[in-house]
Amino acid sequence: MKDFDKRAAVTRVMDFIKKNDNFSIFYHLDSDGITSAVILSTALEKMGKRVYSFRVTNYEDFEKGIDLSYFSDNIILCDMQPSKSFMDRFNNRKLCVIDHHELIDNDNIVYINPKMWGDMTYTPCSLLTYRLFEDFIPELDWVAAIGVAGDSGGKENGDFVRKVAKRNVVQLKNDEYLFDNDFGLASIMIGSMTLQYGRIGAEEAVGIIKSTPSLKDLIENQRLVSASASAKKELLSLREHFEQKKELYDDLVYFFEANPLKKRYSSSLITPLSLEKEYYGKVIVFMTRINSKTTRVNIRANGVNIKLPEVLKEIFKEINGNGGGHNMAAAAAIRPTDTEKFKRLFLEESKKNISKN
Ligand SMILES: [Mn+2]
Repeated sequence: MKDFDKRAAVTRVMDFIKKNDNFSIFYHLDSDGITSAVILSTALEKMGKRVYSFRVTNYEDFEKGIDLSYFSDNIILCDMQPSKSFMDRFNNRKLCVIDHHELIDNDNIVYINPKMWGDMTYTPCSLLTYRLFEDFIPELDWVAAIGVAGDSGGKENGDFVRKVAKRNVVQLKNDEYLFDNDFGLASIMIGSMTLQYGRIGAEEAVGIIKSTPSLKDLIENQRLVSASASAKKELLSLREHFEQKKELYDDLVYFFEANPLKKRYSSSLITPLSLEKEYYGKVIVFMTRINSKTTRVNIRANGVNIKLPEVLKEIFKEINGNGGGHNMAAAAAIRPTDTEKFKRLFLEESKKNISKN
């Protein structure tokens, strides 16, 4: 049954590509999304298909409208869990979603997510995309490994990372997440493009990776080198701000209100922080006010036995908002007026969820 589900999903995606042309690729703006877009678009070109346009996307786009007149009829969305309202916007287009977040209802779209066939292995989208199109682009294994590192997927996909490291002569170290190596470095450098230049930077990163023949050339790319030097400086000063302002509750959750002007940096700061010794085993919650209607929440829980999507689900029975993600990394959007209520509910529900697991 499971093999059947997998084959059926793969066939649906491949049929979608064979039957159509001129694809618009929507991709998440992190390094997993960016590398997924590189792998997907290169595979499409190898298959003799045309890519009409690229559109870097984040979850805030779900709330705003997107002007679809810039895009072709056939849209492929990578590395994002689309909400119902997001999918409704694409009603008169053909939509294919390649994703690894929580499963969604997918009756009206072409959809592939390993969870459909019960595969709960944490599989970053870049790796899922690579496996789908491996026959067409076997040489892009190193691009997939960058996305895996960027999504903290090295630990669960160690065999893949080790194989790719061997083939590309990349030295691995002994860290659990297989992040402390050139794959991890490249993912940080790619992320720096988005940090420094926003959406345009993410788009530029897609172009840079597509025109770069190897991992070694990528990490020597001058544009990436200078973007990551600037981002590093910025992150160091934000980190200092975090150390001064963080608030620890019940020896479990660190809350931090981040500077709205530096909102782009939130997820790049929180991910490495949560892996540090001091914060491993604790939950970190960043709250960043985006505008008068929205406060964005970034959450990391490394080394904590908690299911963040379940916690958020319970919270949103009490207050307005939405969110989701993975057990150890999640994000949400709430109203700025609900900040204190969210903190209280988050503490309560986290403790309940931990004792349940
Ligand atoms: Mn991802």
